Amino acid sequence: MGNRSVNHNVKSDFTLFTLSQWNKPHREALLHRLQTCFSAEESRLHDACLYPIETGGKRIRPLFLFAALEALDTEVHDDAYTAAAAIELIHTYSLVHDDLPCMDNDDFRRGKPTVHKQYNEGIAVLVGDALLTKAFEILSEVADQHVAPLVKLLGKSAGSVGMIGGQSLDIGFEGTVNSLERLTVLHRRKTGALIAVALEMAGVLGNASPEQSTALVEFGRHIGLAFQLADDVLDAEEDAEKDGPPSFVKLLGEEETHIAAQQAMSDALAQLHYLNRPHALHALAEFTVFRKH
Ligand code: GRG
Repeated sequence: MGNRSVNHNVKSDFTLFTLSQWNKPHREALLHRLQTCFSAEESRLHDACLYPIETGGKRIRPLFLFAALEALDTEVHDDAYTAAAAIELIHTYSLVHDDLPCMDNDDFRRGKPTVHKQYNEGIAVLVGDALLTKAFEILSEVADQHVAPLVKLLGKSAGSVGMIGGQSLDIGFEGTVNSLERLTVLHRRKTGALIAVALEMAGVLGNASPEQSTALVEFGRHIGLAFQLADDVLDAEEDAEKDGPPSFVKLLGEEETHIAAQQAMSDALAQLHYLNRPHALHALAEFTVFRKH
């Protein structure tokens, strides 16, 4: 990869912020919230539901929600952990179903056997279904005035005009995806929507002003795309076969895709101007583009 990079405006006080220290207590509290989703009754199904939750992952969507609340100068309270857990449950279900033989047919995820390999295909379908329905069950527990807007936002971003719509494009159900324009639509839906909604849900929970709401929505849109561009660079080798899925690297090449990821990150960072305490958001945006996994 070449040295060409986009000149984004990194303010000096952002360099003092340490993402790994900031995210540890949030990750622990989130895991606890996720575990309580399946602890009311002991069953083999609940053990199977906890399996993909406890194998970890970056938790990037919840972390964006917490960071956005902090940017609004709002405490990360119980409802924030519930909303973040709902998003992570949807993300986890999408991975469980995506790994199935009828989709990507993957045997391993995060270094461990996928759910259908650890249990069986039927159980993997049920685990995905249980995680998806649990997401909306717990979201109904947040403060009354926030339930309806949050349910609507999460449903839309996870559904047929969001993540599922993107997956439908990805498996070719809407025809071939062979242009940059269509590939961008695909990824804004498949991956971008669930990242963007974390920012938008934080705006609701943090009672953002109209200007702050718009800034969070725009930040989410740009960083959602940046995430996928960076992902395509990380997966470039794996996705190299001609008959494999469409990717930004196939259309633009590796270097241009990395530059596009940095440009999308810069566009996201430009929105931070409207927020009071954006240090964690800034650090997460950089992690999104420069991560190694
Ligand atoms: C419902 C079958 C079905 C699919 C929905 C999101 C999705 C569409 C499928 C997931 C497959 C996939 C690998 C998409 C590419 C980008 C992506 C979402 C990567 C995984 O997200 P990370 O990197 O995962 O946040 P971790 O492991 O960190 O949680």
